[in-house]
Amino acid sequence: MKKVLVTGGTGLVGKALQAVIKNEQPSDEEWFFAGSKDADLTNLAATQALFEKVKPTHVIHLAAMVGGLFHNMNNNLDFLRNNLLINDHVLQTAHELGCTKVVSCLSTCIFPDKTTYPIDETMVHNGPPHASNYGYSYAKRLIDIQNHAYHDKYGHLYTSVIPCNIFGPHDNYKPEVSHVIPGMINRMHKLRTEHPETPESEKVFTVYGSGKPLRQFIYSLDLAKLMIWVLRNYDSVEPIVLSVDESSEVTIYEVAEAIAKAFNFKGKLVCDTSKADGQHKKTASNAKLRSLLPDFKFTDFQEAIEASVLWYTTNYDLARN
Ligand code: NAP
Ligand code: GFB
Repeated sequence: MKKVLVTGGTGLVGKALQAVIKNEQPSDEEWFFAGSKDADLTNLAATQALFEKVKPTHVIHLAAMVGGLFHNMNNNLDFLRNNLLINDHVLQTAHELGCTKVVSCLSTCIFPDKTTYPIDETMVHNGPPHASNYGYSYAKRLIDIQNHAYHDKYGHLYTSVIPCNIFGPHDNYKPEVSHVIPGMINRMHKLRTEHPETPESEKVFTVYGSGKPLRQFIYSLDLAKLMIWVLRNYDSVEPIVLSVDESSEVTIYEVAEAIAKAFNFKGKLVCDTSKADGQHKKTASNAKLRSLLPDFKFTDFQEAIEASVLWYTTNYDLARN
């Protein structure tokens, strides 16, 4: 019987894992989804108490200080320190408890800023990350270094996945910390519901930045299925990119159009170039994933956006606004 502890189990990706596992009902696995209320993982004693309580054989390590471009730009030191503490406490406690396997989470935004494209798993440490999120990036890169160190010394199977930008139900919609998709969903919902006396055709939605940056987006439920596959079947210490195809890359403006379509928004979209664009692109190759799982089908982007908008509008009071 596998006992799987999911740290960060109450967030965007954690909730997607909960949904997939609830649907699957695996008979040979017990899953425990922990949030910060179960243990503040920046505190070693709390981390040890959580592991003592759950006694996991396997860990999916999602817990992190996470945020969009603007949150990262203003808090690089906190992103660095909090994530270094969380990661070291989880990996060392998993070692002390003798966990069989730990799957941690990196991100395509941690790759070198000056690079050739497409980026792949071998390029993580080939140069400094984009200045906007160096704190988060170095903390995440160190997970890969720690995984190799535990493998070299103890032979542990500690590995990591590298998702592209993720979105879906149960995202973090707080404007000051959110990623682009939940941030736009929150703002468009507000624009549509406020001032009902103004005809919607006269309303203007602001796209922050030029709208020109390019991103790959993976639907959280697709990522959850892939992470469960990694937990069960991927036995290498080397990271693996979990991203949609390069051809699925979209501009930020196209994201705004997709969200406007999902809301049936009748107003105008205008770009505010006084706001930062962040990285222009971070195009990642999923060739390694495709070679191992050639038949995996990603959810259509517009379909996933519609499902995410519907979840938000029907669960507005539950959502992290
Ligand atoms: P999220 O929605 O912000 O959830 C973060 C999770 O971590 C929550 O369960 C949160 O608990 C927990 N957490 C935060 N600080 C903690 C602490 N000090 N102690 C214990 N738990 C703590 O994040 P997400 O988007 O699901 O991200 C999950 C993983 O994917 C992260 O490792 C992130 O770096 C990675 N990732 C995310 C994206 C993206 O676009 N979202 C892209 C690439 C990689 P509470 O619910 O109690 O706050
Ligand atoms: O998801 P996001 O905040 O982060 O996307 P990154 C930022 C891009 O979307 C910028 C534009 O070009 C923004 O100008 N944008 C437009 C908006 N409207 C909005 C909005 O309402 N909110 C936000 N947030 N952006 C992050 C990294 O980079 O990627 C993190 O900083 C993290 O570390 C994440 O790993 C996955 O994709 O630029």
